[in-house]
Amino acid sequence: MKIFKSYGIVVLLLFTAACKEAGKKAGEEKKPNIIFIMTDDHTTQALSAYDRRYISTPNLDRIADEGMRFKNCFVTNSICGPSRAVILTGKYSHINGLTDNSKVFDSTRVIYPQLLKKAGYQTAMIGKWHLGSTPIGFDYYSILPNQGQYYQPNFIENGKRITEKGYVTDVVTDKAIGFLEGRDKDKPFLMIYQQKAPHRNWMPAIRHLGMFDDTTFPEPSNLLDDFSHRGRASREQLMRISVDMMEAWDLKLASSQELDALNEAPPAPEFKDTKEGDFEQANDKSTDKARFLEVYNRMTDEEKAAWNKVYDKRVAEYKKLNLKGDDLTRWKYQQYMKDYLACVAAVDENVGRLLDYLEDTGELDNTIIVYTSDQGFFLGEHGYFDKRFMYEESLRTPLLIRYPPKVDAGSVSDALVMNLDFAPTLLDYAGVEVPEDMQGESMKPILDNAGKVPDNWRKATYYHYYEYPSWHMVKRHYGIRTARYKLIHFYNDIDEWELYDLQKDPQEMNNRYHDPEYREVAEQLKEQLKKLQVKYKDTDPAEKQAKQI
Ligand code: SGN
Ligand code: CA
Repeated sequence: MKIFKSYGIVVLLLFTAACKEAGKKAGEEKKPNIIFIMTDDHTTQALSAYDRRYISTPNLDRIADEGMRFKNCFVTNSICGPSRAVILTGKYSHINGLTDNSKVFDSTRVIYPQLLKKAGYQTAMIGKWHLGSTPIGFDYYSILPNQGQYYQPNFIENGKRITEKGYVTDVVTDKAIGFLEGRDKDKPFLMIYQQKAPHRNWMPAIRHLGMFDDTTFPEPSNLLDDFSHRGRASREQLMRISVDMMEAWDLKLASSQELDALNEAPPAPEFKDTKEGDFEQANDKSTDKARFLEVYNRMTDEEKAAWNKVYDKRVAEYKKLNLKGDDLTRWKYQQYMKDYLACVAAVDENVGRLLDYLEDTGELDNTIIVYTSDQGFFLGEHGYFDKRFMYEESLRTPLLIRYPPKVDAGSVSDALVMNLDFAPTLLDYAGVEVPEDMQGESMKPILDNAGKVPDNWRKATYYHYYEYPSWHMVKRHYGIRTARYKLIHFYNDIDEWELYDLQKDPQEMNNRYHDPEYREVAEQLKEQLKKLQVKYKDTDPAEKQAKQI
């Protein structure tokens, strides 16, 4: 009897051990690799999965076609550093501390890559970082200091300062593929791959120079917006194509002759390049050529020769046409689009290169691929370039996610999601517990369910922008966006509300805040907005200000 009993125990023990081993293996197999691709200032109007008017982006569209496209992904604060901090921490700017670009991110804060690293992931951060501090939580990093440069870019690579040859979008991709090649194949990986492009000052790769020379882009119908039915904040900014774009820096209206002469002349006035540059000089036209000369001189002689061929033609056309007023604005808009979109073309090609690499090495389908931007951007809507405002083109950011084991090919979601949700989503897929103090929601239920919006999903998103006074002078504001409406409160040196009915007025041309027909809607939205401020622990700055007086 005794013998039988011990035998039984041994069998049972062996069986349990085998089950555990099998379970562990199954669990391990499920840990997906993650590639988080983020570009800088790439707006949905310039991504053909969203909008076919301006450019075709077949490689980015592939992610959408083979995965999910989110139609309503909004940022919580439409500006670079803050958006990055929100994504990494899963917390709003007022909680993670990085309310504007002038601040330095406190890198001792918990960020999702650290949590993945703890859970056994190999982690890498490549490309634009723009948080001031040194990245923590990565096995490997190679970041562009500050805003980065388009040609012969500098990098800080695991603490070492180096300069690479080539065009930034290509170099960042080479580094990404290099990391994948040399990685520890026994571990799942998280690779954050972040491009500088298509950020200002929109310098295309040599191979893309002149690619849109024969194209005339359709103008947004509100290119010449006179702001008459909107608010004071929308008028009082410095981001108009017509008057705020720099001739040399933005429009490349400096001839090779002028640039050569400048290179021989005594040094031009210095443009102080602190973390964000010195914004007082932002609209100082006297430093324009000197600033451009600095980035122009990063090109090799061959690159300069190819560049000059294209842009000398532009300078000649500008002089010949001698346009004024609205005609000049229209012409500037065309030049802006040519350069911005040519930068997007290099992004698309390089994402294609990365996808091909993953396919060739058999890693494509077990990798979650996220494509997004740090915010949207104005491509001439309301006459603007840049972002910052809570208006649609700036608030909305592209979001494409490919992961065939869970996400249906070609699916589209209307869900109101935010960049606040990225960290919880990725942790959720990796089987890592989401810290309770993260403020976003995991989008996994949406992704796993063909984009359907669960009944208990949020009905509104909350926004808060702080960087003022600063570049482009967009006043501080906060607001709420529901599926149909948007209510914004501009505060600080102004106290104005704007209300838009996005169903009737998708271009946000008519502020309805003072329209009696919308009084009730405005009241309801205000209540909802208050609740969101409580939920996300944001003190109403206008109330705070009132108390201080
Ligand atoms: C730079 C740009 C601004 C831009 C900010 C923030 N000026 O300062 O136009 O708004 O970056 O952009 S530039 O003349 O130096 O190009 S962000 O993407 O980093 O938030
Ligand atoms: Ca940006």
